[in-house]
Amino acid sequence: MKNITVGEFIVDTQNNFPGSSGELSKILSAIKLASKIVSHEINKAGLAADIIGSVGNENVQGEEQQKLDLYANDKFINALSARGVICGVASEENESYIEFNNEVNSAAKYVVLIDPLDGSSNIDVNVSVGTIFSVFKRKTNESEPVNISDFLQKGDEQVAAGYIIYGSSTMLVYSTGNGVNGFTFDPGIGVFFLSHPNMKIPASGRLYSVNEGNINEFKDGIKKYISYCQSESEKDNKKPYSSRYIGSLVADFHRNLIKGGIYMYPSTKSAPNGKLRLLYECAPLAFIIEQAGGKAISESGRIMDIIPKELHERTPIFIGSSNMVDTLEQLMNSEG
Ligand code: AHM
Ligand code: MG
Repeated sequence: MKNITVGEFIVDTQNNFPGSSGELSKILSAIKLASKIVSHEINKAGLAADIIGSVGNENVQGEEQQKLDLYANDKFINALSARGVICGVASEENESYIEFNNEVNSAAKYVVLIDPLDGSSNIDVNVSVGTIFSVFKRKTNESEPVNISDFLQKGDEQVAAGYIIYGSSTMLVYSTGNGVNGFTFDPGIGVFFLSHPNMKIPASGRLYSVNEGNINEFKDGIKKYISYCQSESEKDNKKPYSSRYIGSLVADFHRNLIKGGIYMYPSTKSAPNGKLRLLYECAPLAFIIEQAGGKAISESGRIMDIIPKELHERTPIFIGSSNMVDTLEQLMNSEG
């Protein structure tokens, strides 16, 4: 395969959007830069004792903030603001959105929502973590200050979304609504190369990913689907599916995207909206999965149709191979 760098790819595909001003390309390029810095830091996690562990604070969701959560948050926000192409950013790590109100940024037409380091509790044990991002055009006029309505947009309005997985290699996977492409980082020369062009998820898979420790709290339809996954009789080849759950969303999602499978984070009695956040975890991954031919639903319809009410809103999510999501949805609808 010809060695195409992500930089070349961004510029080439920019021409697919007539009248493009190059701002979206600069956003992707800022994300690319920050991801290299964060990847480098994460790779040192076992060596530099002062960069792992918690900072002793909780974020707005009541979760312990890790030092690398804050490091990644700073790097992504700084890289994005420095390009002058977004007017604001909302992050899992910040209670409210941040407005960039200098002359250049305030007139920009995009906002970004980001989970800078998802699954960060896995860093101490050398397990893959990720960054998830979503890009919207602002709703407000460019002459007005950015406001919350610019961030509370439904998934269908996304102009781009993607993730970075810091795994056995670092990869950037993104879509601007024209298919999904994956780029693998070559640390020797500091460049991402196109390694996974036009990614498609198999329509059916053999992997199911869910925290089964919570099963007693799931609704009956979900329990029924999990026993369907485990059953032999209902499958063509008489074999149960394999259970695969890392507990690091980007890693679980990425594996299932490539191999085929379903990732589930249902509601529980104690967390009626599930755990994962709509705007910077579920909606961007839903955008990617649909672009790759898969599906993403909550317990009441498509993730991309949900109109958000709050920045840090949560939703149950079922995401992956289309036939698997369909079977689950049928059982949810018949069993409740
Ligand atoms: P985080 O945003 O605080 O890192 O939490 C999100 C993570 C996901 O990466 C993962 O899929 C999920 O939490 C795992 O939750 P659980 O431990 O309840 O199974
Ligand atoms: Mg997260």
